[in-house]
Amino acid sequence: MSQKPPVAMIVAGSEATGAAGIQVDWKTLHQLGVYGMGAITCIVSMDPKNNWDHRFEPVPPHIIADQMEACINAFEPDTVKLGMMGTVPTIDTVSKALSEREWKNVVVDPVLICKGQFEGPGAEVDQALRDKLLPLATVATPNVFEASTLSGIEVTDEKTLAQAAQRIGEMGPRYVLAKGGMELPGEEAVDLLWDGQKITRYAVKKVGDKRVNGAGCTMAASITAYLARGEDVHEAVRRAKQLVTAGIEAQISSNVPVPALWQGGGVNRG
Ligand code: PXL
Repeated sequence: MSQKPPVAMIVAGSEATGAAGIQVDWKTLHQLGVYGMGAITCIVSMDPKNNWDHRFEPVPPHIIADQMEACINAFEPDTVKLGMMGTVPTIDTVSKALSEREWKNVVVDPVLICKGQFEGPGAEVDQALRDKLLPLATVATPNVFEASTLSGIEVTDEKTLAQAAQRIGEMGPRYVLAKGGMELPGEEAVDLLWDGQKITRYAVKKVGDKRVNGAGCTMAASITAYLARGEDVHEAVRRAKQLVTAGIEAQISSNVPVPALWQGGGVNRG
């Protein structure tokens, strides 16, 4: 028998086309040699009849709790990644289930909206995320929109991105990776990692000038995989960014207007 792989649990939404959400998380874990499992919090189905608008259905809280119970008792994971929650009862349920045991690595991707037209859930959900999930986080991974919303600082450049990361750090996460991505001006896609004391800058040259779907999910899931494999947070971020960059270079198009990142695109299997 081969050696047992590390395991990680995902708690996130399903996006049926596989360009975002838990599908991306599982594909990314698998790509990096980590056994994936998890609980679906909500179901997003894009609507081809209506501009690929995002139809959103929450999963009832007791079913989320049941799924988490199954995973936790089956594999006793010490690494978990949270993606889209969508409602306050979902956040309450997930926070309670996580608080019942010790975790080594908790990656919180504070997904507030999809890149489609789903407007996002509103201020109560933002607040529940701040109060109940960010304090549990080893690493939180907001993008520009999420960093602005959660911190109250309008992020327009690296300076304000760094300020937002620090402000979010005060809400409890041990590390905050604030992702500039395509949203900030300049030649580089810049992510800033705040560790409570200093900012470390991770930058690569932007790949093209168009967005792809799945970069945020893939980044957080890659970090999760590397943490599950025993890397420290800085190394996990550095390697995750390589996988995301390779995945953007290998993007695949479909009839959805925004192309999808391809997790299998890189050479970064090791
Ligand atoms: O990319 C953010 C995201 C996360 N999770 C789900 C999504 C999306 C965006 O579409 O649908 C389930």
